[in-house]
Amino acid sequence: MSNEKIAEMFYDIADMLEIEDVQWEPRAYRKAAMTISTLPVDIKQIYEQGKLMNLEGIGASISKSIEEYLKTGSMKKYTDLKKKYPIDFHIFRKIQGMGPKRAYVLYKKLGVRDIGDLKDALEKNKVRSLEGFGEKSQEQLKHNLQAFMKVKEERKMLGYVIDYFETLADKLRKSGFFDRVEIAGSARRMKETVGDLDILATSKRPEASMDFFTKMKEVSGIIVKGDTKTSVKLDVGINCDLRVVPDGSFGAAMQYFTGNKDHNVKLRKIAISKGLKLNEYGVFRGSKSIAGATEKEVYAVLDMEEMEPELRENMGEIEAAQKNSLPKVVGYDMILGDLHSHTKNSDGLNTLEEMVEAAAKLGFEYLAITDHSKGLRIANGLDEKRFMGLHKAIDKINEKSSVRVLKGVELEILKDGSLDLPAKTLRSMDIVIGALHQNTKMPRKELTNRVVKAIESGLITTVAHPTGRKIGEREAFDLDYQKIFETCSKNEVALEIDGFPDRSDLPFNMVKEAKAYGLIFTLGSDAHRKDQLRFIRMATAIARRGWLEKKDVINAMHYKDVLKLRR
Ligand code: DGT
Ligand code: CA
Ligand code: CA
Repeated sequence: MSNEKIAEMFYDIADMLEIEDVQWEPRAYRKAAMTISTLPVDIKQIYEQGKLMNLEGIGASISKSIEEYLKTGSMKKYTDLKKKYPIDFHIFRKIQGMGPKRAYVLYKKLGVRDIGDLKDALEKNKVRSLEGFGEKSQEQLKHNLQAFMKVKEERKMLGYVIDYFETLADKLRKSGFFDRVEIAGSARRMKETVGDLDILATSKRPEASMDFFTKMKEVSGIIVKGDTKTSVKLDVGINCDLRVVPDGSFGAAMQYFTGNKDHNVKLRKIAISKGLKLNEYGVFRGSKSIAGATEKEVYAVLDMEEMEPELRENMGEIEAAQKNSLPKVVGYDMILGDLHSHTKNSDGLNTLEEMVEAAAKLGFEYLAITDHSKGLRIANGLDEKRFMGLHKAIDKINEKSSVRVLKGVELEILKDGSLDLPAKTLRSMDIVIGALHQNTKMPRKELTNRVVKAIESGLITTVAHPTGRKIGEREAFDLDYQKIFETCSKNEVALEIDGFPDRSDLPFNMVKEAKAYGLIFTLGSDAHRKDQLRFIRMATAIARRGWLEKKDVINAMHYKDVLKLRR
């Protein structure tokens, strides 16, 4: 999507115009940037529909610039200004005290263009002598730069990199240099975001193996290289630690480096209480190793069942394992279909036929098409009539396709809690996912009542991405979640686990909470393109991390039973 790129260019233009002391315009560009960066759809689509000027803060001249960029890949206004101000505003915007005018002074007087130059100038104490700066503001800037560097270590959303991780691990396996290769760390726990990739391996030729690893095309830089541990930068913008461990310690190392840390700390305490010592090499009584080759034996000597990596978050799994009461979490292979997806009819990229074909390739038994309803104008939501047309097309596909297609909608819950489509239309659908997308900044009580009213309508089957959070972008809605869970439970309405990486919603800890209300869950990829159907796996991971069992998940049922549930 070009959204982010265009928004950043507009923010840059605003900064540069501010340096030039232009009135008003900077504000207009910032407003437009804000609108574009929060669009739920590709701006290109909106442009193609000729609807750019319907967007908030986008008038004739800004929409021309957008068009220019989409057509030519550049924007003259931006390029011209940038020639005068070759400054990395994008980064400086994130550092407190580095407004555009100050950035410009630093550029003109000291040649500071980017963060490296800034660091250099500060370290050499060149900033304090500049007019308008002084000792105090130099120290302040040093402090702010440091604070920025700390938060800069970005985490990646696992859904976007998991296939890449697995391919990388596979290449190591097939290289012939290693005997075993496994992913550990947060990626193995299927945490929604990961700080780095941890890989464990065994090898008879550690030195040659590490050479092979550091020369892989995915590796963009070496941080440390040794025979037992090598850390590199991967070209996707994340680090990778590869550890080569002794065969007999592989299980202990897997346990240790899978974590999480709190889980490990508690486990180690339990070992101590039994007169044992636990570390990444094994479990020891005195100096004698009593377990270490497999994870199972490590847990066993601590009197515990082995548990799924997804559960290892110190959320009660250790206590449950001690009592033999771990949940039998739903398996990835038990998920028979996807209950949330979009087509070109609303804001998706692919046709109904293409989505169904892709679902067939993935071996789905069924796929729910849940395009947006009319109230979400920006996503080209469908009205009753267009839904009728879509349903006819679905009926036709169902006559011949191996994949059963469910008729659904991601339905706007309107400002007053009423629903965006007539009851008759909704009753004709197999799945109705009620969703909040607009006007969500209401007082908690009002917003909660709005959702409660929708749940009590008897017309929705599921509440979509219940918290509305977007990782790194938007906080969860201010809702009384306990009330929502209670109401869902009473009205037999399901909660959705949306596996789209940015959403990952419900978050896993809340899944576990909600389960205690006796709720049932639907899983959805929220795919807007056929290749995104793979995100059903991420939804399943969240279900597992939230302790859900087969019976808690509608997608583990066959098509016929899913339909019955609706009634
Ligand atoms: P991440 O990378 O931030 O997404 O999260 P993790 O869990 O992969 O953490 P990472 O890469 O720092 O370390 C991998 C595992 O190593 C972690 O899950 C548990 C273990 N570990 C790391 N530091 C400690 C520690 O100080 N104590 C113990 N007991 N285990 C640790
Ligand atoms: Ca890690
Ligand atoms: Ca690590």
